Amino acid sequence: MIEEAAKLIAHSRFLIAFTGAGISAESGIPTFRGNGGLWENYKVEEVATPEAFKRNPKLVWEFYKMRMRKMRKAKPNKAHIALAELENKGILKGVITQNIDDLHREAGSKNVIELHGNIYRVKCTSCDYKENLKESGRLDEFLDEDELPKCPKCGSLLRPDVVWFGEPLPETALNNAFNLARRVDICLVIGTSGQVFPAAYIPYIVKDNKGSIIEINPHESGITPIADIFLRGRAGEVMEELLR
Ligand code: BJW
Ligand code: ZN
Repeated sequence: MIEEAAKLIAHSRFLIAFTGAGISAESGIPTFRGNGGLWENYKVEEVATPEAFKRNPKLVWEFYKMRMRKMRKAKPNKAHIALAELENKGILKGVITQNIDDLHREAGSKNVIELHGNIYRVKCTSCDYKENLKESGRLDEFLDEDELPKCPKCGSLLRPDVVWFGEPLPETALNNAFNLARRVDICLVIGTSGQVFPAAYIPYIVKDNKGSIIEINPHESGITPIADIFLRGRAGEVMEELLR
């Protein structure tokens, strides 16, 4: 199986990767669903919906600041690095990720499409203000502040620039991702349960356009029934073996 997958990758014409929380599990970032998943300790509707933020912005900000602290300490693992190397060699054309942890970019990937936003970005709930706290150098200060964060332009409440349930995905990112998926001959699907839409349409678009799916996951997912090759295992370990 793994030899067949390695051959497909080596001979691919337009390879991309579609990633989810599982690719960052070996970096110490918990996934959402399943054993030890984030949703075991938090109710989605209490922390990841616009209604939750309206009801209790303090709780939602505590949840996101807790995750910012965890994510900033995390380092890209072998799987992130392998994808960056494949892109560097010109084999991989891009990464479409549902993750907000920035680890693909930290690993050196250049063409990264983030479908669900980025943990280090905040945006105003009233005006067009946006800030990337990593780039502005204000992350420490931001994390130390106990008051709710306010917009420096208009004074309204700031929120994380991530996509909550019931919210539309960023239009450009979604269009770019769908367009990329249409051109793909091989798509590596790594560490996603394939349960959250519209992101989970990506592998279906690949299949509809005669592309093939190589899935890497320790467990079967919503995508497994349409995968051409299923490589059971952890992302870092399987990617290492695959590129050996
Ligand atoms: C490993 C591993 C290792 C473990 N190595 N692997 C169509 C059908 C049904 C429902 C809908 C539909 N279309 C829309 C909906 C509703 C909803 C939805 O999808 N609901 C489903 C749950 C049923 N979708 C939405 O609401 C979306 N918005 C929308 O549709 O808007 C429409 C609209 C249009 C116009 C106006 C208004 C509205 C938005 C979805 C937003 C998702 N947001 C979150 C939070 C982001 C911010 C944050 O991080 O806090 O995104 S939820 C969460 O799930 C997060 C993830 O990106 C996303 C996907 O999860 P992922 O990555 O797959 O993680 P897990 O935990 O599920 O799986 C991990 C996998 O890794 C597992 O398989 C493990 O086995 C594996 N693994 N260790 C490799 N070492
Ligand atoms: Zn503002």
